[in-house]
Amino acid sequence: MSTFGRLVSERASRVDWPAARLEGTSVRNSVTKLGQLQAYFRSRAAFASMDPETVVYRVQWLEPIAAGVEGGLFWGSTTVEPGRVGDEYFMTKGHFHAIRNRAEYYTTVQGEGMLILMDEQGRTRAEVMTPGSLHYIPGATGHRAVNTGMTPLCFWACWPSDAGHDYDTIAAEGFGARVLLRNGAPALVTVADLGDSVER
Ligand code: PAN
Ligand code: ZN
Repeated sequence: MSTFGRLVSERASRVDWPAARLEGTSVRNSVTKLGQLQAYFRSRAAFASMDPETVVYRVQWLEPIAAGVEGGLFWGSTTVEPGRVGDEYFMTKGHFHAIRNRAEYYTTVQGEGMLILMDEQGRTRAEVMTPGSLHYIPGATGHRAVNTGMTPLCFWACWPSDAGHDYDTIAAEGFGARVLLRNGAPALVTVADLGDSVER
């Protein structure tokens, strides 16, 4: 083999860009089903009437260095299926990063959605996710992706290898707003307007 042949290699991992799919032997995969999301959706009655085996979202990602080690970057994609629990659209659990000041990028490749963002005081806002939308998620900001469309919502993400995921805060307290079907369209509705109390 020539020197060139030894030094230049095909990368072991590839992206299928428009499908937001990762290919390669070191790709990690997770599937989140409805049954794992009981704490997250507002309507317990609607939730109870649905099949807990329903797939809500899939994540693929690469960890080129160990999780928790400072200095690296992780790269992955998420596909949130279309659907609702009652009037609430399918969504990710959402989390803060365990190391609070760690930021992240999301960019949408397919579908329609909303990215819910919340600071540590509970101030909540949303950005529209549409093909090509680029979302900078600052540190100390909880983030959740919601599929408001009729087709899968697919987006890429890049985050620091030591960020970690704090799911407990969101599982316990939720976000300050939910994305609900209102008058035939998705709307960001605050928990105050819903009459739900959030303790912080
Ligand atoms: C993303 C998320 C992914 C799934 O890769 O982990 O969209 O959402 P949950 O982790 O909230 O279930 C990310 O934000 N990484 O940090
Ligand atoms: Zn994150």
